[in-house]
Amino acid sequence: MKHVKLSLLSAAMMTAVSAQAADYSHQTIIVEGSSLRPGEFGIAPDSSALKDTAALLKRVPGANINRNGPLTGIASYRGQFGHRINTEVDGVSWKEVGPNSMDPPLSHIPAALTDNLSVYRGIAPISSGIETIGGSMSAESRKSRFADNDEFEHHGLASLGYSDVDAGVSSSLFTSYANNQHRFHASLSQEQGDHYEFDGGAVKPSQYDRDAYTLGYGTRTGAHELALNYSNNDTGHTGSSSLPMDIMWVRGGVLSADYTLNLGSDRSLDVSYYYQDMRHLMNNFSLRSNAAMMNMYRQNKTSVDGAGLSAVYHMPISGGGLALGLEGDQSNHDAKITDPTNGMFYVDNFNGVERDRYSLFAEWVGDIGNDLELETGLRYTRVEMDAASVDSSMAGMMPPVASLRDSFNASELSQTDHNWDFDAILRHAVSDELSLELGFARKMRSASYQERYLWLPLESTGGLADGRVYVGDVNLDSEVAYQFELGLEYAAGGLYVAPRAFYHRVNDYIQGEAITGTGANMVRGMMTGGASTAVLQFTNVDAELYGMDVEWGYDLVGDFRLDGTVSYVRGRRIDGGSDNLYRIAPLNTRAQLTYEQTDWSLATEVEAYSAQNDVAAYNGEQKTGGYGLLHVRGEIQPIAGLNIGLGVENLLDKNYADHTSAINRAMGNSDVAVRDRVPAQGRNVYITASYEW
Ligand SMILES: [Cu+2]
Repeated sequence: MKHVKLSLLSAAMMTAVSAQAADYSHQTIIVEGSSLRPGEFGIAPDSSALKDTAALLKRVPGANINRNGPLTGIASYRGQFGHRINTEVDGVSWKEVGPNSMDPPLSHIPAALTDNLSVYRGIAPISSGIETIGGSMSAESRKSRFADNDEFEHHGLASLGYSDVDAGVSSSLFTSYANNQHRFHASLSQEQGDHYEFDGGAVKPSQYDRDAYTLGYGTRTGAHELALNYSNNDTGHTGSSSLPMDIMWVRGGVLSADYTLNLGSDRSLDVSYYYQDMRHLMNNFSLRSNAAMMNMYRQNKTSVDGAGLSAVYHMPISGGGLALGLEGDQSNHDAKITDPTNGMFYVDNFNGVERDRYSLFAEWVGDIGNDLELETGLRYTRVEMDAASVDSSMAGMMPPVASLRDSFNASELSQTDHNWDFDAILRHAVSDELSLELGFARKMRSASYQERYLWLPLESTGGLADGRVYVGDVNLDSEVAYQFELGLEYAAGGLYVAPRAFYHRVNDYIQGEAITGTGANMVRGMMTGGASTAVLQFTNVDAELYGMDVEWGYDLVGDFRLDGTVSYVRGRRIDGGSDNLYRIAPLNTRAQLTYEQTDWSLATEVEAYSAQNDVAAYNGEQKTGGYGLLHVRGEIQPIAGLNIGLGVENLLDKNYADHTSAINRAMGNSDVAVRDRVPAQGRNVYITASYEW
């Protein structure tokens, strides 16, 4: 797989920095699947105003974020998001502890400790993950690297950042100690911020507070290489105003071990293992006043235990490379809702839920003709899911709750899916300047545990944040997508342009559908005191998504460079009437002009989003207006190793709302009404400093 690194910093400065040490100081975005792109596609000089790695996604063509809070950025790619995208951190696909995705994978590692984020453009390779229906992306934390000889070297990076829009302060420290056989590293980060402001007030609650650390060791000898990594996250009071509750805490860690056996002549065996244990508490009364107004104090304590194992064997065959893989993971989820003012009250939100995946694949990439490359793969996945029986103290007083409980407990909770994925991608180099890609894939995804086991009408939907209550369906079929991809890449004389068009037909696409006249609606009525919108049930429907995204760049005269992206996607339901899919980013573009010198650079970035009028009717999604934003960023390296970044984001203090952010669910904020769209950040002046040794 060819890829080019896209640095947040200019090429000139990268060289300057890496010349003096191991270069731990800058994050990169890696867009996989490009072969012609000239290396130095700059984005903007570093901004640690980016709270989580997901924030980097806005710079990738076709990608976006569904933001439900400052630390809650859910990855979105070409209109698909959440569980439809395979998101890995340090090579493992570990699980969220929050049933509403308050801790999506890309938020686990703070931006300051992230080394790179990789996104596959177009069809995600079969080898890139177990369920890749909506794409595949992965983040890597900063790690130590082996040195050139047996003398130990000590390196490190310290960074500090301040953002004015939320009085946010972030700091991090990374140190490594390594020779050519052993490497050790440790890192520490701390982030804290207040409610962020916009022209018209502040979004409350949107404060955040997170401490994180990582520890790692690696060794290599002869044909063997072993790596151990542990990352721990301790998130404190953090708002998520688009969800019914806020984060009180998320605590826990992920341990991973990777072993590579190098067998020579392009043969190798990669084995990796991970174990995860996380706990989480959220509530609706500490950071917002919902409970005070409705006299309904609720908290939800949740946990996840997960583990995964994979073994992939690489070997050359028929003029190409073959990968054979055996992978699997298991996760257990529990969530219990209680009332701190009434010890009797409880709801088993999710009880003893299990989601286990066992998968095997084969993938071959090689030349099948002159300037013609084929990538093809086949994967079989068995998904086994189960849940224990549920109960609630409400069942005693509310017969419809008892009947929902009884019918859930009597249903076939143990479910098994057999999912088959296949892809074939042809890449043809027409000339030195032009290459062409044609791809087809069939991808499947099983229902998430929320889509299957949400038995009481609630908003625990994996972060949909549409303000609607849902119930699941244990009998959901797997989604099946047929994906067609056409890509062009042209690079000549300082110009680079790579447009891609796609069409995805998704059979049995899972989304909510209003149910009428059932016990679920009666329960909904009792819980909200009467009039309200209908309960939605996760249902298999048919959908299509199509669009195009472009990445382009141009080297201007002197030291100026211009580059940008354009992204467009349309998602529609195609059975039973016409409706649009939910939470699809409107047509958007971003362009950046950069001027760079050896030890400083300056960039102006323009971002424009059109209005989104193609909204989902089934859940009452609101339209949003278009907007344009202007950002200015600069960076200077006064002495070797020291980088100072200064910038202003949203320079004109535009008051706007991202379509992919959601509605406000927190009462008691005089600046944003409940069910209004959550406004985005106003003008933000930030300063960052980092020192590397
Ligand atoms: Cu939560």
